[in-house]
Amino acid sequence: MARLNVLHFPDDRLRKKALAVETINDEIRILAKDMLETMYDEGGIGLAATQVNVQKRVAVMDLSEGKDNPVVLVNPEITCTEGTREMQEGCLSVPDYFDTVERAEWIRYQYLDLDGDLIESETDGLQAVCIQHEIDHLDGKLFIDYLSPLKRQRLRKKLDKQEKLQSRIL
Ligand code: GNR
Ligand code: NI
Repeated sequence: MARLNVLHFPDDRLRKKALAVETINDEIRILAKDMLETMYDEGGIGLAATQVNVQKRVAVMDLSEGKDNPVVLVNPEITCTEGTREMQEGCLSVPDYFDTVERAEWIRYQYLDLDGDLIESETDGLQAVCIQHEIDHLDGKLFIDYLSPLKRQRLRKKLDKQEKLQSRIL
């Protein structure tokens, strides 16, 4: 098991588009295990391979209270949506920033599990938001891309300030 390094915005590698997994082999199983360990370690409810600099369509999540329900999604896709809703989001790749984003309220989705079986399901609430957030990562998209120009500008200023502070410390 290994804890992986999570890339932070504005790293260009977060913008790469992940490629579909052709075969589910040990490499993918080890990646999924390491991603779960990293997600639990960082206190997230989801993690996409793009965030750990792997360009493969793999995401993990666990929305259970006891953090005992790991789910691995290979080649996840949203096949149908209904409604919209706003929810507060955060991202392990954009530390210490939270903001509301409009997403589909209800989704039907499918993915391959680690046995290669096609799973089809539907969900809403935080799980629906999380799946949309993770698939966005696999397409090189971040939740802050949906913010208004003013909010993005504010976020940039905050990050610039942090960077300057950091370079004074180092
Ligand atoms: O831990 C996370 N919490 C979260 C909260 C609201 C909407 C989406 C998320 S996903 C995020 C972990 C993460 O960055 N996944 O890519
Ligand atoms: Ni994220």
